[in-house]
Amino acid sequence: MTDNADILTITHSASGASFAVHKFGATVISYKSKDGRENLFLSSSAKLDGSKAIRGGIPLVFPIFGPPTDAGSTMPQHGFARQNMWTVKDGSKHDSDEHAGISLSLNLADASAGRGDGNMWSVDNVKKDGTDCRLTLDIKVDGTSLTTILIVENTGSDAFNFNCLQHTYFAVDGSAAQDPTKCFVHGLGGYSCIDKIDSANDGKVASYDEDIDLTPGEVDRVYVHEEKHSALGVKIGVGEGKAIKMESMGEVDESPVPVSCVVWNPHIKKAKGMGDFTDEQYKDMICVEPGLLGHQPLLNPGKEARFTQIIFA
Ligand code: TA6
Repeated sequence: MTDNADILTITHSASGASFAVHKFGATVISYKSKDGRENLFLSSSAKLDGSKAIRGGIPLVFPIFGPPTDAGSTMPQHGFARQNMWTVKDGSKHDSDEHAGISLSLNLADASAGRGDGNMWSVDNVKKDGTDCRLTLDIKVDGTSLTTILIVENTGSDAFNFNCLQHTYFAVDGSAAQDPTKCFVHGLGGYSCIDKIDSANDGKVASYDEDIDLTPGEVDRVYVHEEKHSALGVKIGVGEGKAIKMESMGEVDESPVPVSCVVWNPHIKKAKGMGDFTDEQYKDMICVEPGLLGHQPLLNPGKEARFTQIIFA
């Protein structure tokens, strides 16, 4: 069980901007820009007691995105990172004129939940005994942005592959998520789309002329990078006359890797089926989720991957 002591609020005194992070999953559950707006959506029914992944904010997805693909794996959907208590890195909490922030970390050895069957995960279906890793989330806020950097260190003796994603829930003002003039994603033109709901759209390349919106109802799409799109940069409409920019970049062993982008809204039916989400809240949010979901290189022993999301609000 967790309690309010597990929710840390960090304020950038120079600007008044702030964030709150729950040690459970190192889940950022609030980002208030200097104008006082809450930019992240947190379900009013979200579990904050450690009983399940937090429904809202920025849940961290690692080492798998989606359900496990290894036959017989018992790892939960989206992996174990968001299902365990992280630890604050000593001395990391700071508040300077430039920015305020804190860092949290999770060693695989301390991940008690969601590790899957026995080992951390297999690599190409081969169980690896020498697999080990440390996750660190560096979070900082200033007068214009919130930055979250997920660092994956291979602390074991075996290389491993992984997916990771920041499952960001953006708050939409005025329950306007389904209004295409107020809620949209601009900047995914040229990305190819894996559409989990509409087979007619599956495999199509997104137009440069049309923004993505939530008028189709339930939207669950992965926009896959093209080689030329190594970093992600999108503008997200989040209500009447309000738009947020989000940028994301990744590197594995210091080499840039392409960033994909998931767009998700559960709409009516799926909303009713989620116990930690009220029936109407699909109108108040849009998930726009940067992820390293491609076949990036294996992470070799002693090397690290860095995956950054910057929200400008
Ligand atoms: O956001 C993409 C997605 O994979 C959707 O398919 C939906 O399952 C969503 O994540 C939420 O997943 P969760 O495990 O947090 O309920």
